Amino acid sequence: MGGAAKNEKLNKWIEEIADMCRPDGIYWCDGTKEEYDRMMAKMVETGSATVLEKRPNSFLFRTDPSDVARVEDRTFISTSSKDDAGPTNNWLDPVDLKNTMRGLYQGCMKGRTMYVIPFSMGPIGSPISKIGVEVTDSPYVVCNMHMMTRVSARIYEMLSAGEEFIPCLHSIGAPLAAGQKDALWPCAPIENKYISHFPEENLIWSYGSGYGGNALLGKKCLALRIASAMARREGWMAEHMLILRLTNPQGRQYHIAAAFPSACGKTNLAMMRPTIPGWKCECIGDDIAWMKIGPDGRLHAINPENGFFGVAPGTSYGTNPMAMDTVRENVIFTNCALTDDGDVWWEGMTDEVPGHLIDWKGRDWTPDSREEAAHPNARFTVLASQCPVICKDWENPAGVPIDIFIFGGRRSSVVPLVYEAFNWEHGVFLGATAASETTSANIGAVGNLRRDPFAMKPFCGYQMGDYFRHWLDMGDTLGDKAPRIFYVNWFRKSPEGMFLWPGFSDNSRVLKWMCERIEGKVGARKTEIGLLPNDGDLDLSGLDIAPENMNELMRIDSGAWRAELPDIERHFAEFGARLPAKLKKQLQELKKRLG
Ligand code: OXD
Ligand code: MN
Repeated sequence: MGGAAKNEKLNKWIEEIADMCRPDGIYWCDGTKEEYDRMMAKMVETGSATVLEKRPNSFLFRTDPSDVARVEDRTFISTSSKDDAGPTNNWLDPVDLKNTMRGLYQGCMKGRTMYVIPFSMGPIGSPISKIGVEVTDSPYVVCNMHMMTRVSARIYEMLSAGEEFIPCLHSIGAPLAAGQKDALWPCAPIENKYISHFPEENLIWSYGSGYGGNALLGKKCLALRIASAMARREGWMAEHMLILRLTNPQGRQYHIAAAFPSACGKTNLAMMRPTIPGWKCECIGDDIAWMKIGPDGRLHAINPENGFFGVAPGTSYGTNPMAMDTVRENVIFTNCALTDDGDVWWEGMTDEVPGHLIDWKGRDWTPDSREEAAHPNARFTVLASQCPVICKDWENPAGVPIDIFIFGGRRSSVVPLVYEAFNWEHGVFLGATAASETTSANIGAVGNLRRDPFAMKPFCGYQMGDYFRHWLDMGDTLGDKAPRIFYVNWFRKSPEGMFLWPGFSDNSRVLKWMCERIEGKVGARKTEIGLLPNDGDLDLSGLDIAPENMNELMRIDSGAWRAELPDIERHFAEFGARLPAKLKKQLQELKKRLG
């Protein structure tokens, strides 16, 4: 078979997949606007996309109610040895898993077109970037990939020149018999969904879901699970982190990369507008950072994505005005509600709730309806270049030098607003023990404490104990060029259940303290858990916050911290012999400090 690229491995792979999946035809994508418009027009014609009259060039999709989020239970890291996937991943033997999936893939594209999508994660040609080729039978996936990655015919040229690529096979798992009418959102039942990764051969096989990270394989599958395993082998880092640039009134730039679990406000922080006068914040990425040590010995980060796949509910001109301005036009909305005048709406978007909507399931909705109008995991897909505060260097192939790492989570008690790690090793301990209360974005009960090391629990493509070791090794290589490490908690509550910290734009006050720590302009007090701001060092000018709230935000309750120790011990015990001794030592030292 002659493909669009003269690349033997690619053409052989495509031929094998076509033989197995039996599509009606093969289409080689080129990433042009014309291609996007044509495919979107087809989806409007079939009824799976709704044109939004009020938003230029924007469309609404409603998924099947069973296909609304990443399916962590059906996500597999398939390594030859179970131990190499580790306790945080689901594991199946690669031979068995491939056999099962081959059975499912057999004839799964009948009645459909197979699209071949050549894409780059990271600016095309950057030394940090990687090329992928996704094969899919979903035109929705093609249009989303156009925004979330760089899809281009130039990649065929690179492949023809012998460039390596990561093969990503995707099918919605819904073949059509002759004459069968298609569903508006075809997908397979949950027990047949598989999101599988074979990190030993840099291969991704996804089956049965058309949604988000299950189907847009450049994102969580390639840029985190496969890339994290590659990064360990090759000595770099692939992290679940936003990237931002903060500029102080004197023009000094700081680059910050921050890891928070899903639904802890990464997109909001990445697009923040500082309340403190003279400080400027620009967005480089909102979800993933790839970092390599540059010629200067520092860690340089790129955002491998080309767009934002953001959670819509809760996004408003109050919480994230820059995101609201980003989604004014050229957007794909998924599972949002539809207004009577042809716009989207979601919970938290406006103070005033519309009197009538069509909900995400396509039913009439009024404020009296018992269910939410938009699904809590409803999303917008949009180009990063549309963000009004996108940094001019966001596509710099060399990346930006990282000064600060932040870890954090959602904790209504115990954890103070901010503290700094004593050193790199202690910082790795903070990342390794990071925890967050679960929200509706996670499967399971809301409000449970879940350890989510480095916010990578669902995304690390190998043994988490080895991942901790990789972080420690990177610190050894970086030496005094390593970024400083901080831990934050925007979500501490009063005994009455009220948030103590205003968050959003006022988080800039916390970031300013971090920058001033780097400059050596402010001190810190040593506590059992880390270094906290001295009284008066956090810039609270113009902020109306009660002193007792500040005290509570900064309070360390040694008893409450001691009560956390058994859970940290249990968490660490999971990694057995793979847990680095340095982290055991950190735990012992914390115990000693707490007395
Ligand atoms: C995401 C997630 O979609 O982390 O970014 O769940
Ligand atoms: Mn994420």
